[in-house]
Amino acid sequence: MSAYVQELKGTAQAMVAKGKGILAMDESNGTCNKRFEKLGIPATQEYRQAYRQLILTTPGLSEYISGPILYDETIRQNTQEGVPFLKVIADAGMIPGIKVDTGAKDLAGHAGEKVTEGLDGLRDRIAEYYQMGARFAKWRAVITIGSTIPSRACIEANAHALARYAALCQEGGLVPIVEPEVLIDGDHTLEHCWHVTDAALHEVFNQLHTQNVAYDQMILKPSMVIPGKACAQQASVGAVAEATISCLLKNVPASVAGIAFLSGGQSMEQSSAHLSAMNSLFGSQCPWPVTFSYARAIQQPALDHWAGDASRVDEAQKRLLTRAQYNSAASVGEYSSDMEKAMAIA
Ligand code: 5MM
Repeated sequence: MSAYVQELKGTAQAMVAKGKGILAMDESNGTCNKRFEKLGIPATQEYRQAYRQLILTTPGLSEYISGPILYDETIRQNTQEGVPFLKVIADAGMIPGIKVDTGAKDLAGHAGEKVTEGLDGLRDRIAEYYQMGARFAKWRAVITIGSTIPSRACIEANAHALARYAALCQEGGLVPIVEPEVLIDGDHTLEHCWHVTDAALHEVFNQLHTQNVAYDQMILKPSMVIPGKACAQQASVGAVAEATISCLLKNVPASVAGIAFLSGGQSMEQSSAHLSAMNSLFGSQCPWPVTFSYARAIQQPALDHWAGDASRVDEAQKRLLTRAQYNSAASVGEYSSDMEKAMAIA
């Protein structure tokens, strides 16, 4: 049993406290640079620092966000005034988290499939991050749907790595966010996504059990059960909510501390509407809090508006806060698309 049991339980509960979600801002430099390049923002350390400062100093952010997930570069950075980002986060009453995987790489012998790496040296990296002040971590596995994939090899290898990572985190005092992402890319149906998500979650919890991971000291970050982006038959908000919750209820033990969804390339409005429907229609059946851990679905309007221009920071922060607020409402089943109209008018 981890020496940190009580602390881990408390952290996990605080991460999914009522009305709060987790802000994913753990884009690796490669991903962050790609998003910057689309907007003509220089892909430099200086601009990445400025953007992360914009996010973390947003007034009122902690009302809706329990904690941000940082990247290794970001956790070591300061504001332009010299205040460590970790102090900014702590002073705002938020909990700092850190991405500890080193990325999804090609799975040998399985064309088109990935396995996430990062277990080598992980115990030492966790110790360093804990000592710096981080209290939770994140590891993302990627599962692609195609006509003949995912393979058992992909599902098992990724689930095994997630479980090894989660056990190491709990040993070292970090709450693991376990993120098996079934990608939205492709023309698969809602039903096909349900079956793949079912298989993936089943194997993840099999491996977590084998590795002695304590469910009440972890957060699951799943993708929603949704048709592929290129599927001719898209699904209603209610159908996505029902399929997703039924798959979670089948596979996720009641003692898991919380569910915090990724947005996965859905539109901002879809991400909020689906989360809200899950809570308003099925919240009473769920044994765990169901909230968000979005990146793009919270950050995008702020990034688009800022576009690297220091004079636009205040307005960009307002846009970030608005999305955080809408998703907070969704986490208690109270988001409505009318909120979007109000924002458009303002
Ligand atoms: C699936 O991506 C995670 C959630 O983001 P979205 O809500 O935008 O889907 C996100 O935390 C992701 O893991 C990070 O952005 C890091 O990505 P890379 O690929 O740079 O490690």
